[in-house]
Amino acid sequence: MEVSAWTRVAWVVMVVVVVIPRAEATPRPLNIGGIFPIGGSDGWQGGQACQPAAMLAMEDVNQRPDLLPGYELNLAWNDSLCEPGLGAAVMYDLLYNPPTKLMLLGGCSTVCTTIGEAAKMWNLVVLSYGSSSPALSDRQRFPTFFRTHPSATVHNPTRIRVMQKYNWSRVAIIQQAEEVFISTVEDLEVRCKDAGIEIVTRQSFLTDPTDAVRNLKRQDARIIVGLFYVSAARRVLCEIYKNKLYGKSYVWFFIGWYEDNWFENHLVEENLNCTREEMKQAAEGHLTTEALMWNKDNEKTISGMTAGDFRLRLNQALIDRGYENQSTPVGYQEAPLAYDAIWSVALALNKTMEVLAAVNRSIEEFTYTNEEIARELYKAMNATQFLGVSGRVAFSTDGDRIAWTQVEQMIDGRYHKLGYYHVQTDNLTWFNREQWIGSKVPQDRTIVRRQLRTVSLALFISMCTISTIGAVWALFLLGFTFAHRHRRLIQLSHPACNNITLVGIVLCLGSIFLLGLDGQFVSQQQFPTVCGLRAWCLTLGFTLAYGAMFSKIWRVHRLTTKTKMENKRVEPWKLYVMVGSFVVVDVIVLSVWQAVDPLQRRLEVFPLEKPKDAVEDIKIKPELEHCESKHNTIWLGLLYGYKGLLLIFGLFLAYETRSIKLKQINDSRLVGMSIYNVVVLCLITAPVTLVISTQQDASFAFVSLAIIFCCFLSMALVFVPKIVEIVRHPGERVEATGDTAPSKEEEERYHKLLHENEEMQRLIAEKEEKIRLLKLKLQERTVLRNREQQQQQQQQQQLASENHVAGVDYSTHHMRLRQGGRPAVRIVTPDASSGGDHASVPRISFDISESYL
Ligand code: ABU
Repeated sequence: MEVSAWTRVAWVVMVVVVVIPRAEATPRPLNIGGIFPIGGSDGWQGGQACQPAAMLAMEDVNQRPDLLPGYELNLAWNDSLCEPGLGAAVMYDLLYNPPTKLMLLGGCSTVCTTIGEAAKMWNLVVLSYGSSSPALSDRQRFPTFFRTHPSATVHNPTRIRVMQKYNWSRVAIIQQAEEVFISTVEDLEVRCKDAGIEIVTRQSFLTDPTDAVRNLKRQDARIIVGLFYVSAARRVLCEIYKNKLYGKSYVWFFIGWYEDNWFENHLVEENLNCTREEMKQAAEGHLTTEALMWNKDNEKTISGMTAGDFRLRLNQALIDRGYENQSTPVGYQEAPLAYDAIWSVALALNKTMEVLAAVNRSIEEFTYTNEEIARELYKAMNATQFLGVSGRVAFSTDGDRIAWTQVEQMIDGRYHKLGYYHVQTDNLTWFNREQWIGSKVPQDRTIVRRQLRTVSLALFISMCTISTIGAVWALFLLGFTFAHRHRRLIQLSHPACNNITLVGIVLCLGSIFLLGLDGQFVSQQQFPTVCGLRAWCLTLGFTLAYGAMFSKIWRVHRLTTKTKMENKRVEPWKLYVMVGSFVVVDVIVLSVWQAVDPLQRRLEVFPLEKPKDAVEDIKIKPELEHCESKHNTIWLGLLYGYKGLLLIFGLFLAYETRSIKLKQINDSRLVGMSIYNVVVLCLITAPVTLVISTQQDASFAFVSLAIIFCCFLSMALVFVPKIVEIVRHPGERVEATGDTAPSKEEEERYHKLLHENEEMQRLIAEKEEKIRLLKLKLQERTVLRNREQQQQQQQQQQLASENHVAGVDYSTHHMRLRQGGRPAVRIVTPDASSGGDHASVPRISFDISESYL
């Protein structure tokens, strides 16, 4: 009995001391839901490392007696594949299946955007360990959203700081068309603008980046920020390789949260057309920016571990899950964020429990319609602060994590840390480990060197030399004409006009010098003056030279076409007036042109050219100076039209008078030939120079040679025969009186003779016409008479036959008719005694018998 009584007591004591307290200590579950992207093919599959990290945190949290006392945190989770639709389905599954979830954990921006926006309907706080989308910072849209993952906007100040460090002020952006990247780029654009950095182009693609990368090349982008998920990054990298957008001239900024060897993984599965070696080559030298996700100080964190300790535990957990022989799983970088997210949840729940306990309430009362407890949970999460394995965890008013960022560079296929940046303090810690191909920091653009296309010096000197010789020769001819001005040969060639031609030639040849005066000799300010001088010099030179020849040929034409004697005199003043009129028209047009719309320097810019021997990344931008007014076409049309008419009319006159030789203008045929030459060359040169105006040497050479040819040939045609003649007969002076023209009497006698000659010719023509008419009439008469004779003969024969019967004779009558047959026309040669001036002209007289007619 005693034994059994003692046994019973012992059992009671055991139950009271051991079993009852144990039963009371059994923790009650606090349930949260988790969504992890793991098995998808696109987007961010960071759940692969984040889910094991979260489970490690669950263990640690649940082992902490001071945290959630009496409760155990439970995580119910599922895979979203980083697909928003599936993410939403997983969320509904978690929420509509008991037990009630107090909070939701999420990763991957696209999924969190969906669940973050919907969670408010269930009064649920969502905490994301893997969403970087800046759009999620919108408190209106996502009022209960928090994240341990920093917003992608934290990269932007870092990128800008690095760009400023290397003086890059021209960048391009290429992005995948996802909200996370669109909102990041929007933020980057604003920051670039504030920093004075030009965004040369922004390319976007949905799945295939081929065109977007090609466009970057077209835009000569050198510093390029690329924002995309890792699988899209591989497609872009392959295109980078194909388009040769890598190497010493390019710097790519990629996102830093890809796995270390992301560029050589999954190439076959993703059907990429690039080999690992090619991908490695294209990836070499790129920079990455990333928020610091691992605590960089070796200090103990809230869990009692350092970041290093956590890494060891995580690695072991991953090995346990079979990742041992694979490369680092996706999300390895973010794993501390997932670990700290669980701690944040635990701390927030703990705080809420304390707050609720103070008012005798329990967190277990939470339902999806309980706004009061939801508010407490929100407040607790908002106030959560601790030192985690990812660094100091705290949330801004937008629910964002505040963090350092790090910059890395891929050198020899491995990432090397270049430095850290803290945006709040603008603290850049830089290790100077960056390496650039060719040891030269790439430029943000092709260096464009402006190069003025100028006339080749050798060509300019050659043309100037020839034109100088021509001008000297023209001056010599002026002297020659003056020295031999008393010679009849010179006098009868209208020397004044020849002198004007020579002055015009000197001006035209001088304009060659002005045409070659370009930017290598004159400044931009002086150039318009040179333009004006060119126009004046060439226009007046042409008008004087050609106008003088034209006036001569015009006079020749007048002299040979007018019948009145008075008009056939060569009056020098008329030629001067004609040349003077041409000059006046020129002066008016040129003055109005200069006053209203003066010639200015216009730069024609040509496409960029690659220099032959450039080592640097340089392109040449050729420029060519032109003289142009605003309404250049109108002015040129006016001058060309007026001069063109003169040229064509001159050509016509020269042709009309080609065989005329006048004593008064003895060189008219040579002048005509000279006009042919000028006209043909001008009609060829003007349009050709318009076409080749972009080739300064060809254009200058063509115009110069045309001018030189015209001038030299004109001088040769008009003056060389005179020189030859004078050299042949040096002492011969045809006219030494100093008269410049034949005497008046001589001219009158000459004109009288001409007049008489014309009268004679007219009379001869009249007489010949009369002779022709008379011959015709004679033929008719002859025919008539023959017919009459035949009739008479017939009648006679008839009569004879009748007379033979009656005996009558008609022979007397027949004789009388024949008496009228004397000659009808006589040509009378006048003898000297008949007097008058028609001694040499035969006279024709008509003596026609009346009886004969
Ligand atoms: N660090 C991973 C971010 C993924 C995302 O924002 O979707």
